[in-house]
Amino acid sequence: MKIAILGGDGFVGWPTSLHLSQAGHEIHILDNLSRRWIDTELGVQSLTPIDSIQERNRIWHAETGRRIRFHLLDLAGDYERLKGWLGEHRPDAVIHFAQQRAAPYSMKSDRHKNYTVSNNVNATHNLLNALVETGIDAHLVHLGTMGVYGYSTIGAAIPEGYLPVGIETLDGETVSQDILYPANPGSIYHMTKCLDQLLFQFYARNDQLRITDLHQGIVWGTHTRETRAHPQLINRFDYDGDYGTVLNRFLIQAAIGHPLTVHGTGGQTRAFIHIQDSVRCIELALANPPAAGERVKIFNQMTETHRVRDLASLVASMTGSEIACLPNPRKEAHENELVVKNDQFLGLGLDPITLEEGLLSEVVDVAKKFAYRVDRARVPAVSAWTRDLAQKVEHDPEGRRLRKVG
Ligand code: USQ
Repeated sequence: MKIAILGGDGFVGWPTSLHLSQAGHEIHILDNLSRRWIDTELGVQSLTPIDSIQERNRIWHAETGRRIRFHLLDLAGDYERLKGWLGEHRPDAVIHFAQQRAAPYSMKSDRHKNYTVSNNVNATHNLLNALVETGIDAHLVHLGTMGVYGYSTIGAAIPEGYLPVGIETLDGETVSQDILYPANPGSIYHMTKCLDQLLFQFYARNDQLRITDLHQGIVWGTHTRETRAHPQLINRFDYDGDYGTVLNRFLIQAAIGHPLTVHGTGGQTRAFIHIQDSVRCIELALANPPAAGERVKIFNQMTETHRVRDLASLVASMTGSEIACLPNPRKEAHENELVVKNDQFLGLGLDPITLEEGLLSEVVDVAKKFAYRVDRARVPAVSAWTRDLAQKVEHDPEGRRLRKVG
């Protein structure tokens, strides 16, 4: 297949590009390199030293003989070029990763809120609009989030996208309908992914676009088979308070002797998936597109759930790290249960990689190898969800918070 990978320079986009290239597909990365610019804005860098996208592609070609093409394009800002590119190259599939993906970054300030909404919503809408205009029948696979469901505890498993409901008619009969599971975003970033769902629903119905939306959990790990093939193919690894996700943060914190930064009681339960499985799921979704006219296909792309404090205890027991329970800068439930259905990917043959010490210590080894690149001042999470929370989050020079919430 000819596949356009929008956002193919990012944390999930890059290993996906390599994996699908290795599988024999013709890969085109379209990216505006915004993730690299945001590093510059924040004054941080990936823990792992990553090369330019052109250099990464050169090494991939030298190692495998396969070519990945790069096209510098701003999906959200340059609709005409996007439409022109799609019309000229006519890909069989488009994978859409090209969105600002960090919840804390999206909550930093009014400017960051505006940027996240306009970038993410315009990116998705421009793409859908251009697919209709060019008339190409490409399967669109979008990386969404488990966060569209919220994390509330209602004693039922979260279904894969749709909730069967009974609606009472005026005659007192009950009619059944499948509706999108009620959206319950916990940040501006998550809210944009909820808006995406409505855009997809409309375009699948109105224009018969073939769309798959992947509701992904928190990714952990850094390597995949292909990124291991050469030191310059290495994936990025974020550890800072805005872009670092919880388990990867705990692993780097352990490696540099920083207390593990648990927000609140650590009673938050979240869904997780290893980066290798994430890449595999995207391949499975590509191979199983919906038909034209079918509703949006939604998969829950996660393999296990864990409570934040249990993850901290696991990492502490492996590494001897201290745990610091800090005031939570986010507005979120202190404790929640989370049961999630993921039968579809399991049915398609996904054999999940689960959290085990071997893999965790592998990440600690990556972290130790590059620990000299860590700026400890960037470890604390300082983006607060509200002004009140911001006032309660203060730090000493080592990044430990001094005052308790409430
Ligand atoms: N947390 C800590 N300590 C930390 C960092 C986070 O306790 O040092 C807590 C947070 O308060 C939260 C949980 O860990 O309760 C998860 O935070 P996270 O930063 O790992 O994940 P999140 O903000 O939800 O976002 C990440 C990705 C996003 C993806 C989402 C999947 O950045 O792109 O969509 O995970 S999900 O969480 O399932 O919605």
